[in-house]
Amino acid sequence: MGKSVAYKILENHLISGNLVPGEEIEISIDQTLTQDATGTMAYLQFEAMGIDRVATELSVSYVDHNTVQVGFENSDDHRYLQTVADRYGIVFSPPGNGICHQLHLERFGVPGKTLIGSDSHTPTGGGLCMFAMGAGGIDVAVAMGGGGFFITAPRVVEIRLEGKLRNGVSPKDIILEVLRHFGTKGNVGTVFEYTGSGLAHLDVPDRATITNMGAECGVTTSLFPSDEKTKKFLEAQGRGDVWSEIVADKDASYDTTITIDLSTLEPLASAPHSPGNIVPIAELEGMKVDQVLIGSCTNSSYRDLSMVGEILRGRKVKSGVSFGVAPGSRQVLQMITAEGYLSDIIGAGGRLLENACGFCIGNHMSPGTNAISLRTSNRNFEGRSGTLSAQVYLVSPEVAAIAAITGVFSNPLTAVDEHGNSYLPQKPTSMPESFLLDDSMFIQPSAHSDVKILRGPNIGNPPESAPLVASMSGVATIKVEDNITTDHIMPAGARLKYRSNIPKYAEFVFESVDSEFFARSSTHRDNNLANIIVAGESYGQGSSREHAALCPRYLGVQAVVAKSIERIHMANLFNFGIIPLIFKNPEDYANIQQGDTLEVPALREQIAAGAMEVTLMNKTSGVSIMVNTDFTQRQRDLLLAGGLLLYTKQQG
Ligand code: MIC
Ligand code: SF4
Repeated sequence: MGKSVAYKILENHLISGNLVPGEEIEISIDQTLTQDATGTMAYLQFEAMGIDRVATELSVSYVDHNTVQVGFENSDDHRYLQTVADRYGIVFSPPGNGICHQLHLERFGVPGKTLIGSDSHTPTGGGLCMFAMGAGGIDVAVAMGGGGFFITAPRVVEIRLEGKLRNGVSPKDIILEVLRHFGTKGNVGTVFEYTGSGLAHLDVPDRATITNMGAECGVTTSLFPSDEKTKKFLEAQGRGDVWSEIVADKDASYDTTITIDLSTLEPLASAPHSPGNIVPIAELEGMKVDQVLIGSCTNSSYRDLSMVGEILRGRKVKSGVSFGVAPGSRQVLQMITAEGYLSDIIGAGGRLLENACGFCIGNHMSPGTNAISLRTSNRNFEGRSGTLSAQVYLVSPEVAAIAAITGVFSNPLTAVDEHGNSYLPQKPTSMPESFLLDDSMFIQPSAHSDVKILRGPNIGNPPESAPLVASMSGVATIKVEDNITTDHIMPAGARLKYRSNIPKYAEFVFESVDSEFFARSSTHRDNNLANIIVAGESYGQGSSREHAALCPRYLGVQAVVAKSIERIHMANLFNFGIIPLIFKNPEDYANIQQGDTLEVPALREQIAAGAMEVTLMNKTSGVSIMVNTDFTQRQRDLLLAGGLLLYTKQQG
């Protein structure tokens, strides 16, 4: 039987386990990336492991999230990251260079290689045929030390793209269509593999928009083959030598196949407050918009911004609309400057934003109260923009640019200006034959190891964890609904600068959901009671931030009892010694109320003995609830040890 691209790459990297969907496998990691907001913890944990130098083919540390330097904290983090990279053999990308995923694609990605990154949008690299995954910072630290990475061997879903997009319909609309089909939950343990005649019309940056937002479906990664388009991109980036052809066998087997006819796709949007809430633009037409922001690792490539420049040329942004553009990288910024597109954007009344994550993570540009904001980014979770009452829609660069001019949602396929002309250029812009190459801002690491690592006062060591308790006895400190994201658990935006200071950052756990959580959980912890989180479906979707496990752990959270938990967050829970307990019968969710006293007697003994389920006793209501503990041996060892750091230390 023929092989998919996914299984070809996995086979080449298999360390242990059987390549059978559903089984846990360990694979070797060729490249790693970190970004600053998760990076400081990743490197503090790497340091704690006592390894002398990174063992990967390439590790890169990017600064793109916390670039707003209000106060000393972020600058100190940057300095720490730069010196630690220098010391351990890691390439450093300072603020001003661009967004990690865009830069990695441009300058470092190699088809057929494995990549893990401490950021959930690392699958962007799948556009270049890398098996690229988001992971917790500590998993990245282990991989930098030469350790393997554990995943569930995936089921592979084939997404056949046939035909060609119409002018005005964008690669963003392809992934929004995929989201419409698959939704944001229930795709754990899956890889999306793209095939079909439509690939001939999609360049690597287009493909990267699609693989980037596959993260919103919760898949392990998304993959395009390495073909002539891949070769063309790498050559244009001056890196043709790293290309090799990697395509699926003709008789490759897939779990399921869906086909999307690109020629019939229409412009779409993710409506508030989930990327999976898909609505055709045609249904939103005429609705007033207050803010339009173009950028983020999803849509900030040269193709995207040159398209925006074409649309805005000679036109003006509607008065009263706040319009900003954040290029994805310095390469993109330099090129749109050289070719005049930047002047089109500024001439129309756009604000040039830093080539960084910026608005996407709520770092700035928060919309006004109840404002309607159109963004080309990938997440519109409630409050992520920094404004709880704002309504954020995710759209393509074409839709965004036209809405900036008209001041209302407009359909690129039909909208015309005052002269009756379409807003679109005659032909969609395309990838250039060669990109502008200038790597001068990357800092290569020193060859020697006597580099002094500089730490500021905001940088604290990761807190000590503790081995699994003999019996768990505690309180259902909070009960939350379905689809709780890591943005709900650990807010970013204004709180981002505390990423390196766990005691301080922990004060904001569940801030937007329940502002009393910190006080209640601290009291329980100080009285030796376990804090237990009760949740619905798809708990922990979104970001890879391990702070969503680390900070609760610091507050004495010992277990999450949920209907289901997303992949990266699940791994982070194990890594920090929090036991994930899945309801055997989802209806039992109704049998726990916030404040109930919960107990699992002899928990440690049962986990050590390999129990596949345990009884959670609700002492308040007198109900016994069965929860699954069908963990692998490795996951049990992590829990017993109290998390990955303690486990790694035990292993010597
Ligand atoms: C995000 O898009 O949510 C982030 C910020 O990039 C996160 C990482 C983080 O929380 O630092 C992600 O996607 O993993
Ligand atoms: Fe940055 Fe936004 Fe991409 Fe996350 S999703 S890496 S915050 S641009």
